[in-house]
Amino acid sequence: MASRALPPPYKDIEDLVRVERLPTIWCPGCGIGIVFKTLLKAIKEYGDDIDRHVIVSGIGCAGRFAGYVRLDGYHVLHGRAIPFAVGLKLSKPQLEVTVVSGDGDIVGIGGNHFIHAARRNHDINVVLINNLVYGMTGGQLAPTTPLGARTMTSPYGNIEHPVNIPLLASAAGATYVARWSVFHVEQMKRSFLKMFKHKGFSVIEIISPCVIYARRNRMEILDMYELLRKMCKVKQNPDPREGEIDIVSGKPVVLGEFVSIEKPTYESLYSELVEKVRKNE
Ligand SMILES: Cc1ncc(C[n+]2csc(CCOP(=O)(O)OP(=O)(O)O)c2C)c(N)n1
Repeated sequence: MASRALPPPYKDIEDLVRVERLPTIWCPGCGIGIVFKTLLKAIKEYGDDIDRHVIVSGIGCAGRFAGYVRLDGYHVLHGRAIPFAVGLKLSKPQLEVTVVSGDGDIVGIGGNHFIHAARRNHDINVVLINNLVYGMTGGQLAPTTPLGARTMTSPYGNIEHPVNIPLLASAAGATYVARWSVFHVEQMKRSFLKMFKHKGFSVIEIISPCVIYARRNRMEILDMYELLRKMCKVKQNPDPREGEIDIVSGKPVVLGEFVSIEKPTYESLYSELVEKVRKNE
C-alpha cells in the first residue's frame, strides 16, 4: 500500500515534499533520494523566502524530482529543462531556478542547451544526477557510461568514451562546477548553498548508484555503493581534466570544486542593455 508519510529521519523536510505522491518511482537502493533530501535541506537552510525556489526537471528517473517537491515545479520535455529554466529566469529574475535531472537528459538529448546556457553564464543552477546510464528506460548506454561498462545496448562492454562533465561545463563557460557522490552529503549540501548564492551558471554533478546499472554489470546495488565509496577521491580544487570517469579500469573518481569564478551573467548584461537602450530612446 502507498505510504503517505515520511519516516522520522525525513520529518525536517516533510513540508517540502508532496507526500500524497509517495511512494516515489525510485528503486529501493537508488541514490536519487539522497540528493532529494540533501537539496531540500539546503533550500531550508539557505533561509531566504522558500517560495523563490523553483525546480525544473526533464524526463527520466531523476526527472521525476520536480514532481515530488512541494515548491513550484515543472516536469518538462526530455532534454529541455535548461531552456525552460532560462525562460523562467529571464521573465522572473527574482526566482532561484534549479534544474534537477539526469545525465541523459542534460548532457545527452539536452547537451546543446547545456553548452550554450553555460556559455552565456545564465544565472541558473543545474544539479545533474549522474547514474552512468539511461535508468528509466531499462539501462541503455548514455553519453556518460564508462568505457567497458555493460548496458542493455552495450552487452559486450561500452566502446564509447564518456563525457567528462566538469571539463565540458568549464570549457563551455560555467562559473561554478562541482562534483560529489551520494556518500558526500555534507559537501553536497555546502555546494548547494554556494550554488544558490553564486551569480552565474552553476553545475553540480552527483554520482549516484543505479540498480539497473548495477544489475547489468553483475553487481548488487550495495556492491555499487561499495565500489563508489572506494573509488571516489576528494581533491582540493581539482583540474576539470581530472574529471573523467573510468571506473571499469579502476581509476579514482575525482570529486571536489573544479571551478568557482565570477563573470557577468547574461541576466545582468541583459538588464544593463535594456537600461542603455531606454536611455537612448
Ligand atoms: C524525446 C524523447 N526521447 C526519448 C525518450 C525516452 N526516454 C525516457 S527517459 C530516457 C533516459 C533518461 O536518462 P537520464 O536522464 O540519464 O535519467 P535516469 O532515468 O537515468 O535518471 C529516455 C531516453 C523520451 N521520453 N522522449
